[in-house]
Amino acid sequence: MIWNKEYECMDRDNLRDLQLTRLKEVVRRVYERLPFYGKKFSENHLHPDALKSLEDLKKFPLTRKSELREGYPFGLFTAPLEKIVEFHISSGTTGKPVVNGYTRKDIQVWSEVMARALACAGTTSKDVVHNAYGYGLFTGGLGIHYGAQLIGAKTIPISGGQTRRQIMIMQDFKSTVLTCTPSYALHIAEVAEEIGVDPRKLSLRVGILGAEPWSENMRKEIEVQLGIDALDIYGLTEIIGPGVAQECEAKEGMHIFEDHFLPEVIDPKTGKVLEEGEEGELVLTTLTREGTSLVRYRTGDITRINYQPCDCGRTIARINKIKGRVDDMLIIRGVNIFPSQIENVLLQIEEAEPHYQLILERKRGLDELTVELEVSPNTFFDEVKRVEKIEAKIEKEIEDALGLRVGVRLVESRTIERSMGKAKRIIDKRKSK
Ligand code: DLL
Repeated sequence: MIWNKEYECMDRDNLRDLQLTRLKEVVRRVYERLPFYGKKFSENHLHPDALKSLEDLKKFPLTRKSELREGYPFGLFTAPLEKIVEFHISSGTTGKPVVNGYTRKDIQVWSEVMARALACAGTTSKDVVHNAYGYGLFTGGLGIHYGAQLIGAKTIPISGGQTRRQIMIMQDFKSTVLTCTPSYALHIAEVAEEIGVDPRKLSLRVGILGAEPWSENMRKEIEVQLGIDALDIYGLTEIIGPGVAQECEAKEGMHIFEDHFLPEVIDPKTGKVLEEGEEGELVLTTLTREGTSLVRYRTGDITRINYQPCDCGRTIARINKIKGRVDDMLIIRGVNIFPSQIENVLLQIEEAEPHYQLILERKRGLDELTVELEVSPNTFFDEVKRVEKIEAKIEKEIEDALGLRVGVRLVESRTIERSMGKAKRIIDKRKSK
């Protein structure tokens, strides 16, 4: 289902005209209202008038998260404070959090892009949307909520946690659309089995899962365990929250709502803009935000862009599944690797369960990676030889697939902490030494 054909299936030349008109306004707005942009533009001898085509955007400086932190709490708004009606604040582990302020019109835009995202996954007013993303300062809960309300779907604002109760409600209310992180979706399946409910027999049809990287094999695992189609949704607090991009039923990349968010992919080292199809860091410019407008914001997320029209009829660009964050790339003895690539290999292995953590340690001056992985409950840990054999087999599979030697340690079922939101995949013990 296409929520807004006019914009999602727009002729690309017309779309580019619209983007340029909006872009000119945004560049002027940040230049006039945010001193740090004014300073950055001047340092690069740029004025908003220098932007005459979409290509000219390349000349403008990139924006980093650290610059946004400096504006805490109200310094980044591009609309007067009295027009702001909602705040979302990203947690961030280092430094001050980043604040996003929304005007009433921003909330309308957010509802619109989220309605498009939900419709992209086939959601209609007949659906019961079981929204297990966290409500609060995190954008997941309210973002889905606004979109589901606009569609007129029946929304269950359950938020994360109390998993048994969630399952009871899913049974009683016949929830059809599950919205939560992929790791929480798996946990729901696991708890359902534990309490004797077959998760495949629930009324769920589709999952709209995101907020963390997840591999293709994780998708298959979730689809089999819950008996649903598992679709990817992408977004970030700084730009709007969820609803920047959404996968359709073709499962070949996430459609980015380009009339609101202008994407570029850059080489994270040099900042150079890459060609269609080349892998790099996603950079986004908001085209319609009033409260917090951003020009060329470095998301830190690694992906590729594809401008080819999709079988679903949408003409807007697609971004590939996010491989990981630039900061989460591990460099182990010269091999660059993202956790999602290891996940993809692990989940092909019969004995492996989809619950793992990557432990990074420094031993004798060298970085070492150990994969801690749960195995199916019927693996007997008293058979040391057998456990060692499985560990060696998995180590070999990872080495063959990724050219990386890691240690594998099997752990018993339910040893690795379950997450209601974003899973913690990397435990970095190097910094504490
Ligand atoms: O995670 C917004 C969101 C909520 C997206 C619900 C999807 C669903 P933040 O907490 O600000 O916002 O985190 C944003 O999460 O830069 C990515 O690194 C990561 N991320 C978000 N969606 C995906 C995804 C929300 N589909 C950061 N795949 C982003 C991989 C994702 N990573």
